[in-house]
Amino acid sequence: MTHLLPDAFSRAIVRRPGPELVNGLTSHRGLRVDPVQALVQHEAYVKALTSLGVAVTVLPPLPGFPDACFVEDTAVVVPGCAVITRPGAPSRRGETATVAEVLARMVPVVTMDAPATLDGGDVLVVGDVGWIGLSDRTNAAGAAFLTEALSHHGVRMTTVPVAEGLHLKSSVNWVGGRRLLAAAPFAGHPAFADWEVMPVPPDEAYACNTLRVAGTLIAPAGHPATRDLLAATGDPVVELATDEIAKVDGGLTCLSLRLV
Ligand code: CIR
Repeated sequence: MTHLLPDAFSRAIVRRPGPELVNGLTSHRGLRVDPVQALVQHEAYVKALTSLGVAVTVLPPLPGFPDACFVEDTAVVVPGCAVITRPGAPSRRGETATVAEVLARMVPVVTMDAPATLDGGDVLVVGDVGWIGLSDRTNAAGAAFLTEALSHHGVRMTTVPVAEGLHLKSSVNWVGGRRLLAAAPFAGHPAFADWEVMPVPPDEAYACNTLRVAGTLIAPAGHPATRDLLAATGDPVVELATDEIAKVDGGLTCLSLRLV
């Protein structure tokens, strides 16, 4: 599998946010999402993926599941396998069935069982290595299940504690080559010692959630220092507005499941 570039995605699955997004789980209690604006931002996201050559399957909102547009948390996909997760938040567990159905048409799937919990947002895979964040959403049993499942597909996983932020990928993402974009507290972690870590300024920590697709870096708008840092790599940078999605702790990676 290592001959495939980790960002050479041919397909992606997304789910449109619905009016229930206002009831999404959030750490920003005082902010109210505008679901119409969230949908506008989601449409721009789909357009960006499409313009980069990705065939996007768009699922409709899932009634009763306000956070269902954050499809990334429902599965971990590597070449040849998708692991359907058991999301850490009980209110999100019913999101997986419809995603599993769609994924099963594309790739063999295996399903995580209790007591394991894991959100896909805690998993970063770059080719044949990856990291699993142990967080409020992802437990040791979830990490062990995923590590074992991915070992059969040539991917070696390491765990990293997530002491701040919702998920590992709220703070660490791959941005090409040996480069990882990371929030300061993660930058010095020994798990990333073999990598060139680009530390993001603390006041732009949200921009750690940058997504690389087909050589282009899709970054959240409104984080100029991070944009300049990314532009200095020489790769094209596309900025997308995510402020509505951010009100419910969402970011760019969480809005899609991507398949090479
Ligand atoms: C949640 O708390 O589960 C949602 N409101 C946000 C999930 C964001 N997911 C992600 O970054 N992978």
